[in-house]
Amino acid sequence: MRAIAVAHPNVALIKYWGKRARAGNLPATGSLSLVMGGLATETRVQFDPGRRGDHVLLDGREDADTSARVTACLDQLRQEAGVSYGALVESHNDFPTGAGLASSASGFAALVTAAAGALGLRLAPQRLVEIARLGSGSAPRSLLGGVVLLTNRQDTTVCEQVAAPADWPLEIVVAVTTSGPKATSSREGMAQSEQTSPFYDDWVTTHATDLDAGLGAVRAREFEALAEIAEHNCLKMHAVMMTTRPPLLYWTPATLACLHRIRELRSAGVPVFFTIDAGPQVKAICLPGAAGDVAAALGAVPGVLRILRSPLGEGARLRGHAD
Ligand code: 2P0
Repeated sequence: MRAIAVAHPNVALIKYWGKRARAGNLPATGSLSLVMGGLATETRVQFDPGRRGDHVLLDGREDADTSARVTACLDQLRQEAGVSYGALVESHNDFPTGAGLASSASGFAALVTAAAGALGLRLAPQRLVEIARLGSGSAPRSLLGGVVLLTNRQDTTVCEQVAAPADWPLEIVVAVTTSGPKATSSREGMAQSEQTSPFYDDWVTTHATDLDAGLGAVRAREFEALAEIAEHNCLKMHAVMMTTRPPLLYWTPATLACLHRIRELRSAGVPVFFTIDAGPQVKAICLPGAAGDVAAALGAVPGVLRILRSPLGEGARLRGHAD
């Protein structure tokens, strides 16, 4: 009754910020993302008939909020399997956790994949999407690989792969500007934005247009068009964050310096654009061949601590049973 799964974090080009319902953790909008195959979470789940409750270790440490969300996902899977055993969950990231690098997305995609494997469940992919979403609204996007579209349906969300990694081999260069976890979780931050940002309603009502434009650009492999809409959508989300009360100001001086550097590079003909999530790291999306120059340029920006490079990656999968 144990299994190990691997999943990669994802970076949204057209983003998710806000919920239409807390019950079921339903996002207010769809989103479009790239799976970052160069960064990974590995999660081991072991159910034990003698264990009461779940014990969750994230990089060796316990965290009450994460544990509660893990149990919410595992409860669904236990119900599917008709068992009530507690589980030992051990999850490791090979990249900074809780710092705007989508560790919860890869973590919950790996969790539900490992737990379903440990319980011998053969669930429909849509059921796994719904269970992963309870842990993190962005986690369903890490169940699939390449470029992934998440859209709202009446009372649920669905995910589909728009392009496999080989279809459009984009590369992601991450400029890490801080290494500590962020002060406000995405979940708390979204709730505050919904209630206090004067721009939140406009963010939601203009989102479908951005999503259509982003999707059209990916399908047509139009990098310039994707760059324009992705940067716009990112800055619009950060405008909502910054106008939240109290403000969600995730950027450092190095974050802003990286944005300017990326805009200079694109003006000079380098195919690259930026996006930033709920943290200070900058993700530079590059056409094949441009990532080396972009990594060198961002590595030279004062305040950049580390550069990570990633190709597109595959969806969550079992690594094989632990014994
Ligand atoms: C995204 N983010 O689309 C956006 C951009 C952060 C900024 O999805 O409350 O950690 O657990 O559903 O999944 C972060 O959201 O939040 C996120 P919950 P989650 O990638």
